[in-house]
Amino acid sequence: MTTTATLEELGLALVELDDARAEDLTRRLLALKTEPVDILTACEQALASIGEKYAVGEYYIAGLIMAGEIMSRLAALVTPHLAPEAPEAQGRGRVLIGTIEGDIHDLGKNIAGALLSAHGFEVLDLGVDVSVADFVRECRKFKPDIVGLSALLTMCYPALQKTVAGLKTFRRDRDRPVIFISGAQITDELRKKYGADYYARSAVDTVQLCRKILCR
Ligand code: B12
Repeated sequence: MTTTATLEELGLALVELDDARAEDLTRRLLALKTEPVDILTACEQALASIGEKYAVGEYYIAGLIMAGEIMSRLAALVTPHLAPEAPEAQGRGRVLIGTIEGDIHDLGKNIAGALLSAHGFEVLDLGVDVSVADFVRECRKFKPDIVGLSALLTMCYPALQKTVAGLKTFRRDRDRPVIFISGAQITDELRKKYGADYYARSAVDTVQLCRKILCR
């Protein structure tokens, strides 16, 4: 077995929905000490290409489902390699995450959650299709410093707007939780329009943002 493997090869295998090859390349890249975050970023880019192929009718829904399943397995291989930080970095703050109502995309959210945990944040993940009421109820119990909302479907943006508004009402008398929104098609313009505090472009951005907010 050859020991070489590149991120480009992995991206290609994923776009071709070749699960065995994508898993093999991922294992090899990890053995070659490739940064886990770089592997996840290559996968994210490949999934964006798959999304484009779906949008132009080159792939059907089955392709999206397969891509999701492969990505989920690759993320399970890679996330244990996200280096946990030194014990003194633990307890950086609490982050509540979830995918908004009507949306079941969770791969990006799960990766962001794993990365935040590895960097010393206490993460509570509410899962997918989370209603405004559930977000607010769990905020009361968990008392997060930050809430991260994931939204991939544009048709669910009204739910995103409602969730941001609901959380802002909940925090009326405090500056916590800080609210940020994320997802492949989210922009800073949308953040401003909906009144969220921050927009996280990627999981790596998310960690940096949370550090900036909580570790001043
Ligand atoms: C895989 C996939 C699926 C899988 C999802 C599996 C899963 N477990 O998540 C399945 C098959 C379920 C699916 C279903 C559908 N999908 Co889909 N899907 C995708 C695809 C190809 C990849 C998404 C993904 O996981 N990317 C990889 C991750 C790692 O990237 P990411 O989500 O952007 O996350 C990163 C950042 O955004 C950020 N982040 C994201 N979330 C969060 C959350 C927090 C808290 C934080 C901190 C950070 C963070 O960090 C991540 C890592 O850097 C996208 C294409 C795309 N461009 O994204 C389409 C896409 C999102 N889907 C789309 C569509 C249309 C659908 C369906 C409606 C199809 C249908 N006809 O049924 C359904 C909707 C189901 C529903 N109700 O939600 C469209 C949406 C178009 C639009 N304008 O809204 C897209 C854009 C494809 C396209 N180009 O048409 N899909």
